[in-house]
Amino acid sequence: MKKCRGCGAVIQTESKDKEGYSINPDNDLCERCFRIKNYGDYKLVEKDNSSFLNILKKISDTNDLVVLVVDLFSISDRILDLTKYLNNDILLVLTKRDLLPLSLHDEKLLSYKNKLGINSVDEVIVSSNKNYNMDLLIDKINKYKKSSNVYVVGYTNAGKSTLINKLIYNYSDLECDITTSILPSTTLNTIDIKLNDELTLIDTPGILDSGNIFNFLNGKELKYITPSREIKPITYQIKNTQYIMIDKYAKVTTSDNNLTLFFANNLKIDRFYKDKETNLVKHSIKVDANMDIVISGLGFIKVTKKGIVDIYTLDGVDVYTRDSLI
Ligand SMILES: Nc1nc2c(ncn2[C@@H]2O[C@H](COP(=O)(O)OP(=O)(O)OP(=O)(O)O)[C@@H](O)[C@H]2O)c(=O)[nH]1
Ligand SMILES: [Mg+2]
Repeated sequence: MKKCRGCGAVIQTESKDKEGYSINPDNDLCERCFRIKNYGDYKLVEKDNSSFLNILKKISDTNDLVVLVVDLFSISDRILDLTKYLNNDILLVLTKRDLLPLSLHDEKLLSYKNKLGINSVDEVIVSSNKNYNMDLLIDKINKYKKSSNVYVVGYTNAGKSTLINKLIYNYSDLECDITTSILPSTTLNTIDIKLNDELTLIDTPGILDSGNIFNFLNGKELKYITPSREIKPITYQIKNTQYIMIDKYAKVTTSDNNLTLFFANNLKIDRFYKDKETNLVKHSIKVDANMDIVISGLGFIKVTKKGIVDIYTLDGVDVYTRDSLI
């Protein structure tokens, strides 16, 4: 049984539409990974959560260390829906630090962990893109691992495979890299990466995130809305009822509040004094002072005063609140 080196799917030559398809059983990459890597051409694979949950259950039967990768951009206590399946020691890795304001102190982000209620042995903030804190991370992995196997888990798109690729590049002579992409469900099965005799990192497919906007957009649109560098927040002081359009993806309306918007810099954000017709779906959100409203996968809004904020966004996209991150 040969597995694709890019996504972990078992290589098969029978069914072009199923995962792991390759024209040649001896190829190292399935056709899907080959096309992602060489042409940026992504093929969505229909997945359900049961195979991922089975993997989590198997991990839970070991006492190996789990590196839990959480995307700082969309962090919330929903991560507990995943950790409830695990009995293992958890090293919490908060990634994509490069997207949040540089002026923010890492200590503040680290202390956010207490609000989530995650029981971790330690935590570290990293950015794979900027190669930030990788030495600290590998030291902590070596410190807390219980055996040579260390599992890397998290929601889909959190940045698990990108992180492992960085560790391969920094700390081994291996000439391989795992397939990564902007779309969900890139990794399809476990992938063992033996960094050295003492440490094997095991990449896993991410748990699905059904309310995330990435389920409703194509690759081109997703590239457009996904931040690729430090977000420059925009603050509006709202006195009477006003409307803010976040490109064509969301509309926000409230009266008498201060809103700070954290979205990709290239999104077109405008304020209006009259309502605009859209096909977006309304969520009336009751907020306390200093909360964030998260539009799953798109961005978040820091709200300073208690009140009601109406958020309109694409049908199916989750809108939820959390204690303010920043
Ligand atoms: N800005 C930024 N983007 C990152 C970082 N790490 C990963 N990404 C991006 O996040 C997206 C998802 O990355 P992957 O590594 O494929 O995520 P994954 O967790 O392996 O996803 P699945 O395999 O679907 O579970 C890609 O577009 C990456 O470029 C980071 O440190 N900073
Ligand atoms: Mg992956």
